[in-house]
Amino acid sequence: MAAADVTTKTGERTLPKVPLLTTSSVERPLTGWRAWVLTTDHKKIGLMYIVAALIFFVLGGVEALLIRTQLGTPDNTLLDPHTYNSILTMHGVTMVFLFVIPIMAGFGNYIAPIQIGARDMAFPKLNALSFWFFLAGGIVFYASLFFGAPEAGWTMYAPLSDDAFTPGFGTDAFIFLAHLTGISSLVGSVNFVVTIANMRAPGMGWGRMPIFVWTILIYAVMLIIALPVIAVAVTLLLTDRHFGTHFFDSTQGGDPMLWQHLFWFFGHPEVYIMIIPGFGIISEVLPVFSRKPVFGYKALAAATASIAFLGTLVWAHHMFTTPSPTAVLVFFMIGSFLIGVPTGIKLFNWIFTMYHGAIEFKTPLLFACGFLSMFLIGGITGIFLATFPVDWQLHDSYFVVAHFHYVLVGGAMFSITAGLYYWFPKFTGRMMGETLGKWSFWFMFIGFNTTFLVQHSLGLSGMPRRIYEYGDYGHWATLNLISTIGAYTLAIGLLLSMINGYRSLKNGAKAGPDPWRANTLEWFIPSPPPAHNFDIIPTVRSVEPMKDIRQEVAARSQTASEEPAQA
Ligand code: HEM
Ligand SMILES: [Cu+2]
Repeated sequence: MAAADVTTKTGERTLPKVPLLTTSSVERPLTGWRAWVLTTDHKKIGLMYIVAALIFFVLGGVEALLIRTQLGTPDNTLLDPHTYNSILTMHGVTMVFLFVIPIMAGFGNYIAPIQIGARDMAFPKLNALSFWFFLAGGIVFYASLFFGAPEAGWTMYAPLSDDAFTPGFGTDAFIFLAHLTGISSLVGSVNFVVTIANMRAPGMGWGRMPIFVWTILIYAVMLIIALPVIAVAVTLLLTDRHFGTHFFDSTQGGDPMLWQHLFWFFGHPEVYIMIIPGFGIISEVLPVFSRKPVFGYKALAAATASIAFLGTLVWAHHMFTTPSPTAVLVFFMIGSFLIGVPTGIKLFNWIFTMYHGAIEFKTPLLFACGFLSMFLIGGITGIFLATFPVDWQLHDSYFVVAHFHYVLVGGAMFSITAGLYYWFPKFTGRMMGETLGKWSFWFMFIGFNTTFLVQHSLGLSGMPRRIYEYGDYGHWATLNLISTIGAYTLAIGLLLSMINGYRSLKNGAKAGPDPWRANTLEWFIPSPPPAHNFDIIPTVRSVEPMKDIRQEVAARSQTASEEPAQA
């Protein structure tokens, strides 16, 4: 008899009262590669997202090192212009579509259902499908390396991305990547929204959901809003390239500005989609290693939601140098400034979470502090660029490259590393090495700042982005060499963390269910968790259910020890 229906004593067929306990949640024990390829378990799917995204990160990182090696000295001939343009485009697209967005889906997949007390995502099979669409997108995109990689930059501006200027498979590979990863994220986002709205443990109202879960919910909603727009844009680009339409061709009545509006209506929310789950990871790590509850829980959740809302209204700050009316420029400038308010609230909430805390400088906290300081710098230079008269000077210069790497590497990547060190014990049952972790942090922190801090002054002195070589102008050679040395130092730091992960998988100290004495439900179950997650789903009474459970257990054992031993 299928698990789904039960026949009552009166012979009536009804659905069982235990919701969500579907066959896919408690998997038939598959073994070997089948246990992964055929899985619908959110934990396995989460790990597959994380591992695949890290592999793409290594590819994007190698591309970054090639870029920096080419730019390390003036008049370098290591890469010819076409190869440079391709590597640059592959780097940007890989890091955004195949590293940051999918790895956040990986964290969300593994952690969010457990943090809300669920046994799986609402649609396990759809969840598996999302992963395979993402992977297919990545494979199609990298297949372009064999058929002519794209060269138009990650923004694919028309008419450069038109067939007339960049013929061949490259740009089409980007179009298919956008569609396949788009479907993956869209289906995945619907899954997150339904799971978070319907599958929370008893007692976990919206006001008791972990901040990380809030950020995954907002990440999903923003994807649902932004993705259809890029899907339309790349479809119009596909028909312009192959079916004789002229949507973006100004010589035939089309308008290249249409591409920019469509791309950035997606592209700007995209940058918040990349960073907001990172906010969630930081909001989990800081309270645990400060031994204090997060400061201003409600303000933190509300600030994240308002950043997401405002983030959909500022896209044209990427187009300040296009022929737009001043009123439009002013509107988008003020909108961009406004985002600084909720972002500031978050920064202060994080700082006050640590203030007077019993700080334990474990590796996850070090990376969280790295995030805080670097994201602050990225945010401030963002305000500079949001001021359109200033942007008129700095648009498309290395100041812009420095700015978004402070947000995407200093921000997103440091928060991702904090999350990997924080949840590695839950994923594997083992602890990551602290000494190697700290060495990795300092190589990454110093390497990162050496790479990108100097790029601000390169931009201020007029160095444009996307140039494959430059003459020996003034201090450009020195600063570029410093930047390249920084990039290799950063790479060493990343390598140390990968070695740490590999070694800890085998020889790390046993973690146990709650190695950090943390606050949320993922630390209530074993490390790694069983297929069905919870034997019993606890009733939640606050934003720190794990702390409540620990206190209750302590109180019970206290009373038990005080009760006179029964004869
Ligand atoms: C890990 C170390 C990294 C290094 C050393 C690095 C270096 C660079 C450099 C030098 C450029 C500019 C090249 C030019 O304009 O000619 C660039 C472009 C870019 N990077 Fe990175 N990057 C790194 C990581 C990342 C990450 C983690 C992300 C995103 C999440 C990212 C996203 C981008 C994007 C979107 C571009 C623009 C590509 C374009 O102009 O089409 N990078 N990177
Ligand atoms: Cu923007």
